[in-house]
Amino acid sequence: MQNPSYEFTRAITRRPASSIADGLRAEDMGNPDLEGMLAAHAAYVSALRSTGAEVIELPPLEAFPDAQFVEDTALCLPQGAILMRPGAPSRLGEVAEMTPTLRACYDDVREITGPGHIEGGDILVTGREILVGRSDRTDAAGVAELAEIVAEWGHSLREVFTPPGVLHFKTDCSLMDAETILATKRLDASGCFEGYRVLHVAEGEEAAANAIRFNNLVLMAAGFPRTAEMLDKAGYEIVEIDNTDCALLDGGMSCLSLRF
Ligand code: CIR
Repeated sequence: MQNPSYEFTRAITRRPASSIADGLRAEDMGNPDLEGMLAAHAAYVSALRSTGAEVIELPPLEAFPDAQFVEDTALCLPQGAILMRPGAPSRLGEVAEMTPTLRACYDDVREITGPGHIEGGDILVTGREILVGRSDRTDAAGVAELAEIVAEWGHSLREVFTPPGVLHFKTDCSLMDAETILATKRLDASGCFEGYRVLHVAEGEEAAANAIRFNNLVLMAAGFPRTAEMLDKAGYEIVEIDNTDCALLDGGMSCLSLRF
């Protein structure tokens, strides 16, 4: 049987726009290069497609320089999709741009109407529950509104906390299989993964924690050899994607797609 936490038939991505230099970042380490980002994006899409999944590639949105990070706009579950309400004001309008595509894919599309905020990057769906990390982008009211919707669909939701200074909950963790989580030691130390098998990224390779399990593959950012070796030894099939340009905007593997 299909495991909905990591087995998917479809994904949605959006090509980066030439306005990416205006994208949000916590610390300015220079502007990303559009050509480099497009090349990495193409490699990412082709890795998703290589698993047999259909990838819906949406066109760039010049007015929204962070719009390639589609994950933040919605939560896709087997029962339906939920439109998020980003905590970053410049990203609120991305949700309306994603809505028609989700309505075409799902019969049941709900939305977080507010006043709270919540971004998809703070949500980790495991084999048994939905973990949502409160962060600078996701507040208690946003989590509560989501909890009501997913309860109707039979999911249990647990509120946890994103470490201070970390953009999203999933900046520091990813699902490897229904019961296994890849995480930084700093996030695991909070105790939020009790009962799961937790694999730690190597010391100094914290940015490797934002990976995705997509069907038979684990897509991870290139340049983290000790974490890649650990995952390989643990039996995962790794594909490394150049994340140099997305990393300048605090983005990584999970942010670049909606998977369902
Ligand atoms: C932002 O700050 O919103 C974007 N520059 C990066 C969003 C990354 N999204 C994610 O981790 N889900």
